[in-house]
Amino acid sequence: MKIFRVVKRGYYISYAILENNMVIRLDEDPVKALIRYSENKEVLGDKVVGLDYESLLKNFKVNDVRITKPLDPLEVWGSGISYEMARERYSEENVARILGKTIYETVYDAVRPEIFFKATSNRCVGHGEAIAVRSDSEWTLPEPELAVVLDSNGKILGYTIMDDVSARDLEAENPLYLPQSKIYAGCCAFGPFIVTPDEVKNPYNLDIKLRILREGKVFYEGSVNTSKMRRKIEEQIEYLIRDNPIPDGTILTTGTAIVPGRDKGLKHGDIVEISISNLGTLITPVIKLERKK
Ligand code: DO4
Ligand code: MG
Repeated sequence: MKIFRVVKRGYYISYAILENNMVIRLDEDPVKALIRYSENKEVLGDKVVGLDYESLLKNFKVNDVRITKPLDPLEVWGSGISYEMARERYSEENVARILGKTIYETVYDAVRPEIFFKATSNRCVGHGEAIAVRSDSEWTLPEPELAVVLDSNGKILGYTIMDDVSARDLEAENPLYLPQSKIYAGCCAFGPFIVTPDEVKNPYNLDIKLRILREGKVFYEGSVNTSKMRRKIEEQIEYLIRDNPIPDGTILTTGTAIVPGRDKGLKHGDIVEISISNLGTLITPVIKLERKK
């Protein structure tokens, strides 16, 4: 099952796409529907005929209906340095060190993973909605990642595409600035769907692709397969929920291995496209925030 959500005249409407492309209008909150489906493969709702969701995905808005993020997570968490590539994070910069190794090399080799608070729903956007570059950042990058939607016990209810947008200059300046690099308005995009585990047979064999488009041309592209993930999702979840209560519908994003570099920072007007096998394509325009006087 895939869940997506639209906004029509200010109201959210949730839909599920079942086998054979049958679309159901959900009678309940998408997180409750995911829990119900995980328990007995059922959803509550009525069959819908003629909803052209493919056209909504392509055009973002059709008449007075627009697609939006598939649920409203109370909490979004991130895990980092989970791919070997991320071990080199800022290797060209003057990075903080512990006993001779950079903090990124240290955490890559450590038993404990990096887990950080990323966002609340009001800081997240969905397919077709704008991610943001902070007003005080000159180097912000998308981080295309596989994310999991969890229940309060850490069970995986679904998978989605997430962009852990990060002000990399702030983080590079001082690791204590990580929360400011990671958490701000428009710092996170996810969707267009939540896809249930029965449709994602092997989360460790998914292609993640990133494209940044500038003035209609491909400005950057990169890809990785999740088979390269060194810090497994189960381990990330175990540390996330250790002594830390999470609400149903929490999202955990599992780290990036695609790093566009210093000269590829996002600019106002860019378009970021992230595709993951089985999960679809998440497309978001970029805006630069203006400092409020
Ligand atoms: O410590 C920095 C954040 C790491 C991260 O977001 C990632 O590896 O994806
Ligand atoms: Mg990340």
